[in-house]
Amino acid sequence: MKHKELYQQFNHHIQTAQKILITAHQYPDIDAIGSCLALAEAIKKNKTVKVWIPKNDSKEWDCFPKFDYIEKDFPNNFKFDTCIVCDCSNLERVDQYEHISNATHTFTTINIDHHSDNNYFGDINIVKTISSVGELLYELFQHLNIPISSPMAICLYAAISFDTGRFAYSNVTEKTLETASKLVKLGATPYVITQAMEENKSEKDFQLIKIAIDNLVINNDAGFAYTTIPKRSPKGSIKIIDFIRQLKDIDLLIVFQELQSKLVKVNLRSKSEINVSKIAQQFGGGGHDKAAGIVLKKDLETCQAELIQYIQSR
Ligand SMILES: [Mn+2]
Repeated sequence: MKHKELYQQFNHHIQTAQKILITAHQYPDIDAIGSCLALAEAIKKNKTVKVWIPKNDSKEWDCFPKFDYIEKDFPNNFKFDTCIVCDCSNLERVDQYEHISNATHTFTTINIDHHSDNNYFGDINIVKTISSVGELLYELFQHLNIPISSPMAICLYAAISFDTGRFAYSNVTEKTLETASKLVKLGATPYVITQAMEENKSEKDFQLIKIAIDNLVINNDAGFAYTTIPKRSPKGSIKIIDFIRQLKDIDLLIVFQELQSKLVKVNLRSKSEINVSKIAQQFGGGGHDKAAGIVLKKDLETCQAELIQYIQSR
């Protein structure tokens, strides 16, 4: 189905929806959160809208206006007729997705995403290859003549800026920049948002950078590098992967973060034709061609050995 038809299908459904639950992927990033918030603002009139994001007290929220419909715990008594999932290639990537998959009442699932490995889990699937869900929502709102308030513009701008590495990655198009420009006109303030996103590092973040540098392994011949953040490291919020990707001539970057014993989060980035989403899928993860992730329930050493061996054997 063409995107314009999908947008109409979305519109048609939302017109009659009354109780809407909006959520996003686990470890939500700024695109995920910003999209949920902008979408809630866009459709909340004459409806009950709840944004459910477990573990929502991280620094990721600093760049957004405060809204009162955000829930950290699943709203058990909320009999939603519509569930919208943003920035998520499959339902299993939603933290505590069982609340949705095991719900006994009937509802419509709407999947709004930009990951190439999306499995079309929704009843309505608005899936498009585009920089961010933020940019996709802007397109949707424009098409449906949904006005964009200043708080919504801030949410969308932050979402796009985050997923494009502050408008620097290969997913940036002329349209992306045009959208950003329109959002500035609508009330997004680039420096205030960038400052909230970037200039917010704590001493612990810098200790993490030190650990990342100490543990960095560079394989120049194979063109990859990885580092490790062991579980007893300080709890910072810096994205170590964005730091080590600055290495010249290294196309594949990996961060192994040990969350606890036998629970390792792996971040992968590609700066070439290497498709890290395909690598992640081999280990039960997923994502984009150039940015992907895996959560593995194994000990750190096993995760590293298996993944590095797989990468070297490709
Ligand atoms: Mn995204």
